[in-house]
Amino acid sequence: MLGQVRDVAGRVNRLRWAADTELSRRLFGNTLRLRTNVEGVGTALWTRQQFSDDVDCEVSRFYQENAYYRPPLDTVPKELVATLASRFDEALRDPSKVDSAYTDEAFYRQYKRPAGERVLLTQHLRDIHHTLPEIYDIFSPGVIRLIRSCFRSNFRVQSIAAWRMFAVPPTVTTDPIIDRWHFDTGSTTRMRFLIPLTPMTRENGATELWDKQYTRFLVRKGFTPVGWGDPEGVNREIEEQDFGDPRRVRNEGPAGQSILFNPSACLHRAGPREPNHTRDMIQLDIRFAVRLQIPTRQSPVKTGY
Ligand SMILES: O=C(O)CCC(=O)C(=O)O
Repeated sequence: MLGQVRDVAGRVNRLRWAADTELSRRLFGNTLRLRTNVEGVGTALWTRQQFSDDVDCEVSRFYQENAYYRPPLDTVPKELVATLASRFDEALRDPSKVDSAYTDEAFYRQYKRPAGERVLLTQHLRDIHHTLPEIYDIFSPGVIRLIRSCFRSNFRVQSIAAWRMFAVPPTVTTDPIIDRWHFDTGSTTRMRFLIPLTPMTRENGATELWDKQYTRFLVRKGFTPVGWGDPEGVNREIEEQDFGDPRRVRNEGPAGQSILFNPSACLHRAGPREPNHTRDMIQLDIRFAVRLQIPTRQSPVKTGY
């Protein structure tokens, strides 16, 4: 009896979930929860209403239309990028400062691999505030204006992350989730500001995304990002179709060529790395806010995603 009730409850939940996703697909062009989308629109409207500062209209228009923007190379000065890159490299050599994918079993068991094989896939800095305090120097007046122009609102920084990604060896037969086309879920009031510390090429897996309009098109055609444990290849057919103008962006360029994007509006992924290629990345998680809140060495933010 109890089993039957559970069965029915499970089916009802799945139906509700499917209806919810279907509405998000049609109305918002993503597969996040409907409630998350509605809350996001409300927050954006509210914070924009409180904001009256001057913005760069070109940047603003581009970001509103496409949900991404590639600023000029020197937006984060190259001396700062070089300092961050060498400090990051130094920190990765100290095991106490790093989480490695193979030491995090919960994360690592998602990968299908021969029993007992230990492969290094990613390394993440543990406490960026202490290992990479120069990170706060990123927030120059130019960068603050850039982010405000994209949002047309004030912002706060929710968290900071830094990672190195390695090539996935052929013995690992599941793509890491970050290598698959995906949305970042949980909130639509978020921007990713990615600053590569190594040159970005096709070989070392430059970040790839589809702009907002093309993402909507794909999602309305049925594209569904896969999650942990989902079967692979469910979207292969749709991924491989030629839709004419793919509007696919690959953020190739020298170290420091940053990109800002809305990860709930643009399907995105880390490009696959070829054997022996690695790449280092800094990620700022930025959110709409009524009041501008810039982290500093005295008022840090957490390391996280
Ligand atoms: O490292 C990258 O290039 C992509 C990062 C990513 O997929 C994410 O922020 O969700």
